[in-house]
Amino acid sequence: MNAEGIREGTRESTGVPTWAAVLTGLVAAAVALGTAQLVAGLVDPAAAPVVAVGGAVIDATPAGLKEWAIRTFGSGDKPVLLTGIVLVLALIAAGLGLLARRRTAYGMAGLAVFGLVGAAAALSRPDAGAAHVLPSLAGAAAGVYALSRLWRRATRSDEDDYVAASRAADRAAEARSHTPAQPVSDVVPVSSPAGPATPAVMRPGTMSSGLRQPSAPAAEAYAFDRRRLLNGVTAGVVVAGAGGLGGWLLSGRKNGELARRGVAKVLPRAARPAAPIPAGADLRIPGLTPFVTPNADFYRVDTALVVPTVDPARWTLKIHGLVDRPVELTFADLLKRPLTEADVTLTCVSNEVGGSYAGNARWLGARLADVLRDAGIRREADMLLSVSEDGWTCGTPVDVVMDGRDALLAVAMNGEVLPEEHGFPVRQVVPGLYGYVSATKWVTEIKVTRFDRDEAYWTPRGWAAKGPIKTQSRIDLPRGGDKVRAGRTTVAGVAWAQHRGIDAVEVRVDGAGWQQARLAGTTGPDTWRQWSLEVDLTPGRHTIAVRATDATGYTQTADEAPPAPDGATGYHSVTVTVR
Ligand SMILES: Nc1nc2c(c(=O)[nH]1)N[C@H]1C(S)=C(S)[C@@H](COP(=O)(O)O)O[C@H]1N2
Ligand SMILES: [Mo]
Repeated sequence: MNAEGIREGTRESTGVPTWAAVLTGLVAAAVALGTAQLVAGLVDPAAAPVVAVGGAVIDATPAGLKEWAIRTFGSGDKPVLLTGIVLVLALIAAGLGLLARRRTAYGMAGLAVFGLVGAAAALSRPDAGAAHVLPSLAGAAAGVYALSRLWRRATRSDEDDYVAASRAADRAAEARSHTPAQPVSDVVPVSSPAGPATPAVMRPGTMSSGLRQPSAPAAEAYAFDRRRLLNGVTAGVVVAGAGGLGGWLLSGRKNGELARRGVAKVLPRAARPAAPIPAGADLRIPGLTPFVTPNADFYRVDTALVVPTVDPARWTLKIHGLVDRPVELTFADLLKRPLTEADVTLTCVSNEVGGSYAGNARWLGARLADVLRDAGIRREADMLLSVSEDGWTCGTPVDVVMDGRDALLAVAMNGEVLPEEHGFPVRQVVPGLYGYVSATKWVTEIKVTRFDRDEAYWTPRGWAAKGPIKTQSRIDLPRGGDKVRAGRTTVAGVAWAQHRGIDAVEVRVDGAGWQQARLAGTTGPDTWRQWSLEVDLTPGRHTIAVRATDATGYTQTADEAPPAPDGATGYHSVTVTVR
């Protein structure tokens, strides 16, 4: 009998239990992903296959799946998406393990296909270079290798062992003049020089059932060896974990923190400081949103599955297009300009009425209008197409940026170097516009262009090309569903109408008339304002509604509109039970 023949003939009947087959698939996939992560740490964290596929999923989501797009757009559901991708991958990996039970090559081919999918996704990303295929390809190669090793272990059909054993057996048989079924107890198979040595301790005493008797029934020669498989699984898990950890260390997360500390040392003071925040800007009511949002609590919305890491020493901002003097500014160039400090409340267009995608910070940065004027912006330009490190784009009306408001290339937030999630080292901040048309994080390029020539990321995905912030107000307390004691109750919240400013906030209990709330102070028209009102509540269920009027005299509409395409409208209301 020939070794090859036995191997072919017994592949499907090795007696490897389903759980073990599934485990081989999962561990091989883990090795693939760990290796990919490690290589991605060297190449670019965004080129890691899960991240690349996730990014492609986000970008490819058809406008028809608007619900989904809105959620992705708005909430930064990244952990959910990543978990989903990992679960799908785990299912596929389990399937590949089962496939490998039929024939190892099938499972290996499946892993290779997934490597190609990952590589294609990585290449399709807007910021991709040719090297971005490497993590997926290296991962697939490692996964294929791991799978084949695991199956050799699972079935103890280590080809080298077997070939060595059977050849020795043949030789022994020949020497004994073709005596059939001669035991070859003197033959202890060893690893071939071509493959990694399998330490003898890993198979103590297990040789007796199969390899010593090459002439025994084939199925027995390949009997499932749980212990050897689990040793292989352990090795695979260690490799996968080490790869993942190494990738994380290499990915520059650590370097990013060091870079931020470096920038903190050279951050200039504001040439034009903002007015001090008046004591009355914060009513200090427990449960009420603070006037200044701490950086750690600031909402985050973006399409980046991994936070782009940008080295400020290598960062440049390229300004080109409809300008007389295209420029490429370095970070040092930017810091040499007189910096302006401004309190600006950012708001996301996908914020539902009453939602939490708004935050207020004190930003420090160079005035964008001055930078554009220095570049010689042309009259026919009406759009700034800004591009972030990860390829995301944003279209901002030129007239808004040039009208004198504090549109900034910001480098600091609330007295701290920009946090990485909020755009380190430089982001745009434009008072009065929703984030998707103004607040480019990790900005590296501004193409001065026209709305009739260019389109930004969200426009073909069902969102308006222009997005001025709508006048809105929110009740922070009491909260909907709260149980409230009868009598006097404080109703409080925030209201915003950036760059117009809030002039009045009114509160209504059930169908009764609107009552004027007390407005807290602020530093200018670009921030939200806190408001509060004491109301008397009688026992029962009551619905409290709020509406704001901005400084142009416009009172927000009661008409309810969803966030898409250009921002939600309607009154925020909460229903409470009073006892
Ligand atoms: N590079 C990049 N910048 C971006 C986005 C993005 O997806 N990528 N999202 C924008 C949107 S939709 C909003 S609302 C703001 C949110 O800024 P924050 O995450 O700092 O709160 O960032 C904007 N800047
Ligand atoms: Mo947004």
